[in-house]
Amino acid sequence: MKKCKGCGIPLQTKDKLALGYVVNMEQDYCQRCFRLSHYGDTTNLKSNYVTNENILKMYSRYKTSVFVLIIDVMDVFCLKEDDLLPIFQDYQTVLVINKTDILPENISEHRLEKTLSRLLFELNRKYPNIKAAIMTNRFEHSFNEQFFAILDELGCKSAVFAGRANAGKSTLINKLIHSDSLTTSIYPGTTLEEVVIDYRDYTFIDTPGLVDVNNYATYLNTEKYKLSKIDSQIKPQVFQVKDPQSYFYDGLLRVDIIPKENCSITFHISNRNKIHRTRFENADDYYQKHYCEFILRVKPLALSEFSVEKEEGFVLKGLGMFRIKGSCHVAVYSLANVKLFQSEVKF
Ligand SMILES: Nc1nc2c(ncn2[C@@H]2O[C@H](COP(=O)(O)OP(=O)(O)O)[C@@H](O)[C@H]2O)c(=O)[nH]1
Ligand SMILES: [Mg+2]
Repeated sequence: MKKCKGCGIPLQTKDKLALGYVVNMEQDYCQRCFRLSHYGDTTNLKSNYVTNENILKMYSRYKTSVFVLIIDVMDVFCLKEDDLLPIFQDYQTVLVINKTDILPENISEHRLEKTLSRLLFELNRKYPNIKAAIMTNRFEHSFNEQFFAILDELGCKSAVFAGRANAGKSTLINKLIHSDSLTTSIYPGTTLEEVVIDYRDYTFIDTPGLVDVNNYATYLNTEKYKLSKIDSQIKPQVFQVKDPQSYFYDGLLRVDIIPKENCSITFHISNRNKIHRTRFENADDYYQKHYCEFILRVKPLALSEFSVEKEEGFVLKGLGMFRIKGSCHVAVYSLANVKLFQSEVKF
């Protein structure tokens, strides 16, 4: 059965509206991939086409391959608490930390490398299946070389590119094979089935991404998703907090800070969104007043309350991070389904 070279879906000529449609079987790409790549047409994007259960079954068919686990750099900061690594514990795994180019300027290459090495050293004790870890982007010049050296060291010619939806799996394979044969897009759910690619004497298998229930992106509509997605270098938004203040990220996040001393809060979010600050006593009014503009939010917000003594960082996957410095009481209202992770990494 002939499959689409971009997304892996079996090709068919019968039903124009169904996935995999091609005008004739000579074509290599389905209409959906063609329209997505050439016109950015997202009408046929289905993030629920494949379930995590099916993806895990797909993985298990490649037990003897190396698993290249691609992780969005934001997800790395809460990797210890996340439920991603246990999925791969029976496979030889190479971690690829992707999208490091979005991190703010003040995080130097050296600092990032040092911080991640420490984290990975700790992880390795629990997951000896992790054989190596490499970063993309900042080391773009040597990534391909490093990658093939690792595969050769592991003595494996077959690699499965796995991980969460939208982590950059297909983009990375395209870079490795110097091609744009795989379809990529800013939305999750682009790759529909496994795509097997022969390159030199290697076999690469692209896979659909695992859906992350703890990621804002899973719950946002297209418009909100586009606004909140971080795709360029983050410009941190810093606020000094001398008296009780509330911070709003649209209708998706509210952070109240009741300081016990002078504090600060720094948001690392998409540059397209500006945090709105208001005095704590006006926050409920502000929320009521703007509720209609926030109506695109899809699930209720849930409250977490805690104290910060010196400094703490938090990750809301798909939205970004925030860090609070100074002694204070904090109330965070965030999407009920999405876990508020404490960040392992100090930035
Ligand atoms: N900033 C940044 N964006 C990336 C990087 N790699 C991939 N992307 C973007 O992430 C999105 C998802 O990429 P894709 O390869 O389709 O992800 P997949 O679902 O894991 O296959 C696309 O918009 C890519 O342009 C990267 O290293 N840095
Ligand atoms: Mg893909």
